[in-house]
Amino acid sequence: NLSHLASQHARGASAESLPYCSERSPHLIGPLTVTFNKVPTLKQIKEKNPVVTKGGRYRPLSCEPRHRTAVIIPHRNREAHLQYLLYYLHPFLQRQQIQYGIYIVHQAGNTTFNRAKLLNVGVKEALKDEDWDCLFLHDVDLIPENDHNLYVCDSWGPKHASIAMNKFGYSLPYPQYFGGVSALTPEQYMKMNGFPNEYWGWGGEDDDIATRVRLAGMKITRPSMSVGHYKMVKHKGDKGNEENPHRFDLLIRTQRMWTQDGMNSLTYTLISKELRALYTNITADIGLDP
Ligand code: UD2
Ligand code: MN
Repeated sequence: NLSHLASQHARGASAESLPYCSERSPHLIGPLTVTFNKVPTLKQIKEKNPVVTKGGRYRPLSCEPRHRTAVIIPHRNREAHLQYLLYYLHPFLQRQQIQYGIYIVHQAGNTTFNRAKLLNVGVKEALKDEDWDCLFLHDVDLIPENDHNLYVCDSWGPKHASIAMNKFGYSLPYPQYFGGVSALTPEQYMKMNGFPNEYWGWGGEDDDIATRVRLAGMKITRPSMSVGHYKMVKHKGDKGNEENPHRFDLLIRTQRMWTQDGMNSLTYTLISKELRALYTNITADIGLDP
């Protein structure tokens, strides 16, 4: 119940005197029931999350958070999925007693989609706003099903969080799999030069990212299988995100390309950055599939 938090806010808890939040939040529930019935409206979600501030920001009111996480979500034309995600994710993150912000990175236009490049844009823009210590790179259609899956980073390596999804019978499809939801500190993200910018359309970029982790001398960490549960909203392939026919050619070149293609070569035009009630909306022109 978050209403008691709102009243604390009204009383004006002072930031300086707050004790650190406990190592383990007392609000965690464990396994959650996620269903995709009637799509909740933004207004309904806002009403259920009175303490979330403009731009989709939150910090615990009764204690000083130990973690600052930006959740970055590539997006185009998936409004229903976005509403399901916001509906479940805001309370989920608040129960974890972390400071967080939700960023939606919207690709302008309707030419070929580029998930990995949008994530680079999101990281760049999010780090302009706040000294985030953790970046969660998050598909819009994946809902976490256990709040012991903490949205915080592991200092010893990039974390792959979505390891058990309904889509794959709640098991890892293959050992190197890195798609869906991952978490890196800004240092880890920069160490691997971010994500590739050259994967247009569906597929391949997640395997490239997993290879970058290894080439940059890091190791993927994972939560336990029961905690890393996610439910994906059922969907078909999107128009504008058809299978990338070049993905296998690109994947052969990762070792040569990763230091040249990534955060250090990222170019885009920021069209707008709006602080909406439940998230920060970034719209970017990221160019065209050459
Ligand atoms: C898998 C991976 C995903 C990515 C993708 C290949 C899982 C759970 N996820 O997802 O991380 O590696 O394969 O590219 O295995 N999106 C939009 N609008 C579009 C198209 C895509 O918003 O028109 C975003 C959205 O956040 C979506 C994500 O891109 O969740 C990945 O696209 P997808 O859901 O169509 O691909 P999927 O489920 O095969
Ligand atoms: Mn999907």
